[in-house]
Amino acid sequence: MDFNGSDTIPGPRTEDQLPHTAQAAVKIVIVGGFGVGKTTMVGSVSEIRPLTTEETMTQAGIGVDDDYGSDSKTATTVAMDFGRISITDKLVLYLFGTPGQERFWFLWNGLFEGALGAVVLVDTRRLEVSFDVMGRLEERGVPFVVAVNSFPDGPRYPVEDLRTALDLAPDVPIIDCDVRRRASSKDVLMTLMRFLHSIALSGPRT
Ligand SMILES: Nc1nc2c(ncn2[C@@H]2O[C@H](COP(=O)(O)OP(=O)(O)OP(=O)(O)O)[C@@H](O)[C@H]2O)c(=O)[nH]1
Ligand SMILES: [Mg+2]
Repeated sequence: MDFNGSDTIPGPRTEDQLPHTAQAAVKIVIVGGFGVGKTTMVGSVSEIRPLTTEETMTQAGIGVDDDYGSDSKTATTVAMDFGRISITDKLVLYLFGTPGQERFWFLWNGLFEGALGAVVLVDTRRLEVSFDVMGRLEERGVPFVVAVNSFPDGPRYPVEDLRTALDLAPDVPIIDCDVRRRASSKDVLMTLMRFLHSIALSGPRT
């Protein structure tokens, strides 16, 4: 399979089998507040046709979410997104995107089970919605990286200001991304894998 960083979002494949060389499969969760780009990320990076559970936003969603300010967003994830990417010919990541709306969060416990790591997607227009997400990961001991999905009207902050605002430990990676681009989404996952590797080498965190 082609993972040379091409930005082309792959279309549906007829052949969805794992590479026969695959030796390790790792579960990764993609979390973040409502509308931050989780489904877009799983869709841009997945080598199989992603499974999504999006529903058209209902009256209930509109009431909850009308400060979002995106005309293009008409659907929201109600259960999960699922995709797969081969990082090398031996290592395969299974990606699980969570729902962003609080009323679906009861599903989260199951989604976190067995996760080796997480990507927390952040929208700088609504930093506060990320606190709860990161708190839940910390409670469950799931290591995470923070990926800032840049929207055109989102304020830009220096990384260290973001670290302070989000109250992140010095070792937690923070990177910019554009989840619509496959190479950018893949970079985020590579950063997470490097982080997980460094944690594994340095022993359990306190
Ligand atoms: N400008 C811009 N728009 C984006 C970007 N990423 C996603 N979008 C748009 O923003 C909207 C939200 O994306 P989703 O992927 O549905 O977000 P989500 O986090 O899965 O949303 P929920 O499942 O409802 O929580 C969509 O309309 C995307 O097209 C981005 O990087 N830049
Ligand atoms: Mg979604």
